[in-house]
Amino acid sequence: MNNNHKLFTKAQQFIPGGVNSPVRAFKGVGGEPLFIATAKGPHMYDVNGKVYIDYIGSWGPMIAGHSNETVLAAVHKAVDRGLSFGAPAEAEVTLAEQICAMIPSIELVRMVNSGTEATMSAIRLARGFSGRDKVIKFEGCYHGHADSFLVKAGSGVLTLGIPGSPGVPDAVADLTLTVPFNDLDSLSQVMAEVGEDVAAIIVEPIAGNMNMIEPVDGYLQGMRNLCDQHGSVLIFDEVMTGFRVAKGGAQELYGVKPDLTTFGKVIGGGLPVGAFGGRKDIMSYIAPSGSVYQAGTLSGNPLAMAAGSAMMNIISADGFYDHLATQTGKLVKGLQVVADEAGVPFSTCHQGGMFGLFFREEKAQGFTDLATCDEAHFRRFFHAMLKAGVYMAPSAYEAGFVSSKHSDDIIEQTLIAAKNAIRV
Ligand code: KE4
Repeated sequence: MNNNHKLFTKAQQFIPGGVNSPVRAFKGVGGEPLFIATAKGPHMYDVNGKVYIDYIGSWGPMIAGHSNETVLAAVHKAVDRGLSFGAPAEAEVTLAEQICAMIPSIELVRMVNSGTEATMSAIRLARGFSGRDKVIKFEGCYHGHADSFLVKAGSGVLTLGIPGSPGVPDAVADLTLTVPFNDLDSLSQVMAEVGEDVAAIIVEPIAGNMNMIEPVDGYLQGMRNLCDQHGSVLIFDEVMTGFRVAKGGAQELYGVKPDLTTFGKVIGGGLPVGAFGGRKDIMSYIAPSGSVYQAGTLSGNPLAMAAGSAMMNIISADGFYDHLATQTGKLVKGLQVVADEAGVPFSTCHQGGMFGLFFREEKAQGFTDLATCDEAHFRRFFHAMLKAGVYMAPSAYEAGFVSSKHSDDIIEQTLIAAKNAIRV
């Protein structure tokens, strides 16, 4: 019997939906999720022993390939010294120093255990620092599952939030305003109305949770100017883009300096790590130096810090991002040629080791553009690629990720699979 089906059946007896995070359940593409047994470099191997070229990379962390020898060695070394102390250790200082050295806007940084914890804490900090309650986010941007972010755009120009999930109280949703991404006029209008009550604007500087959509020219700078004008904190959620699209993240790419930045994924090297950091005058409000409370039993865990620090050394090597961007470029340009030859409406987006694929002619600029993507074709493409041994993101609303171990041969194998898969 198929080991995968047996496992998924058993998993559903003990875990809601059989998975520990919804996107893994293949609801966006249909079929049963794959249970992975092991992974190495650009490959993952499922419990039936089938090998896949992996373009999810654990949703971002595996930028140097799975089971990277340097990261594993660092973790093995840390294991022998103890798993967790609940007291400060040198490894936390090492990773904090590396992050501050690589991201000029980060003067102080606090470690947490996930991207959600990072964004949730950053919002509380901005509210504590500013004494204001409202927060602005953008349609199609995801910042983890804290209540303040599970909000969708309401009706009317002020787009007052309405709960995006059961369990989010109206009173919380009312404090989150949602405006269209890449539309500076609508943001300016909302800030003109309520800017003096806005604690923070939080944005994915490159949106990676509505596929991949880049900011239009001047958009992020316009957001920076509005925050300066109204005294609101600008938070770049770089959980996905941080150390992924460039060594200095999206803020380096676009030359816009946020007040706070949130991180996750790459900085843990595959272990549970998130972080938030930025201006010293704001971060100093965080307990115990200030009165904004934030805490975590396993924050700064020594194994996670060892993995993260090893990863920071790997990505700091000369040429790492040039190579990564080159390989991603080969992939997306090759896929565009394959789609054009097949006469399939298709467009792509990419920066560094991150890419988006759209089954539509023009590049998407905002959430509403996704409605004109041929999602049914994407689903057929996804399953045909999976059958051919290529594991793409199981959702039309997710970005894809390339690692430094995706060689020319791996890209070529992917394009050969795509030639058939795109015609299904
Ligand atoms: P986590 O709590 O999942 O570590 O991070 C939340 C988060 C915050 N901000 C951004 C920009 C993010 O992309 C994420 C998480 N990303 C998703 C992938 N779209 C994680 C995958 C999942 O939910 O299983």
